[in-house]
Amino acid sequence: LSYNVAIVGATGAVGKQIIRLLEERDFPIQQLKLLASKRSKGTIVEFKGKDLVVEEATPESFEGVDIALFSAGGKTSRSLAKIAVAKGAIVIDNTNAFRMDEDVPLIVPEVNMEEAKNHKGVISNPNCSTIQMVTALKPLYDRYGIERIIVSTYQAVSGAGNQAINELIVQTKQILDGKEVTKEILPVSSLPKKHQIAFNAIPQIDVFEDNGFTLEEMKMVRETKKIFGDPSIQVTATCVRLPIIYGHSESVYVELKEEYDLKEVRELLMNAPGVVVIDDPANQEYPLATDSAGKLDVFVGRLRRDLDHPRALNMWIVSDNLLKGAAWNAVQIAEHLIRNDYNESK
Ligand code: A2P
Ligand code: 11C
Repeated sequence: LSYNVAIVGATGAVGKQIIRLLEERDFPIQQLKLLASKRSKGTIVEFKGKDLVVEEATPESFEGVDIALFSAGGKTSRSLAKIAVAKGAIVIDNTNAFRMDEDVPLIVPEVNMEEAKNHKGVISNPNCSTIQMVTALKPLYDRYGIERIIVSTYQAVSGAGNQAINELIVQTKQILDGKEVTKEILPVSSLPKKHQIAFNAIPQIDVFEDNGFTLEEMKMVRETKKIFGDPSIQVTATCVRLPIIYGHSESVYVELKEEYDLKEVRELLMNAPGVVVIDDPANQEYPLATDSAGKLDVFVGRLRRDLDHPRALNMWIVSDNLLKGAAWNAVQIAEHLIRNDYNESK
């Protein structure tokens, strides 16, 4: 069996990774449609040795499509995803558009894959910083329960797309060349005020909500509760953008519900799917964003007991935000759908 697959946002930072993964993993594709905005119409992209032409995404694009992977921003998903579903496609949506909708499963395969079977046509991929955190916390949640999470993130610019990657490179060069710095995209492309990202740390990812947290921080709060199916988990997040191209890092303080043994925690993490433990302080071994780039796993290290709280653990969690944080999580869901009856509940 092979499938008609569409990638919406095929020219974007995440879309390009989806194309690469479908190729590498030999996903059973009958026809691959690469869709983007009008600007990219006619762009040629190589897939399995053939030249494919990028088309403009329109309602008509989804005729005959079985699986549509959306990574073209929330606005595009809101205008086209339901149309794709009406035409018979299953949509795996990488944007924030439907994540908190009650009838939309929010899936991290290592955590709650079984919930995908309740889909009504749309399955949401969580935010990158949430995905890597819940993947690492899943074995601890199952064994001890989680009372509280305090997380601070150190996020790469690729999370904000191709233009943000370019902005970091241009600004870095401008500063090294002693030129004036141009600021056009970060921290939030849709807001008027801009800040320099090169050689900086910006404590704002996405817009602010009325409670003083940013939308990125609130995504970590809301999505974590939904993915674990446990609104009692307390989460507080501070999300920071750093001049890094690939790989989000996170400092996570987690209060478990039961007392734990650090050796057992290490073993649970070592045996957890999608998780790799790198934790050897004596040899200065711990996860690094640079090492995570291009890899599919979530890397965990700096495991240590809290000095005061008997049920609290500190850890450092790193993953490639474009892969496990976006493209790979989406392709994992698609692979699961085709391994099972992919139309199960539609
Ligand atoms: P395009 O390259 O034509 O602008 P990134 O996250 O790297 O910024 O990429 C965003 C992706 O979303 C790109 O592929 C972009 O296409 C696509 N995109 C942006 N706006 C639209 C739109 N209105 N319709 C379809 N695709 C869009
Ligand atoms: C970032 N986490 O790093 C954001 C990007 O909701 O999927 C992902 C936005 C999202 O900028």
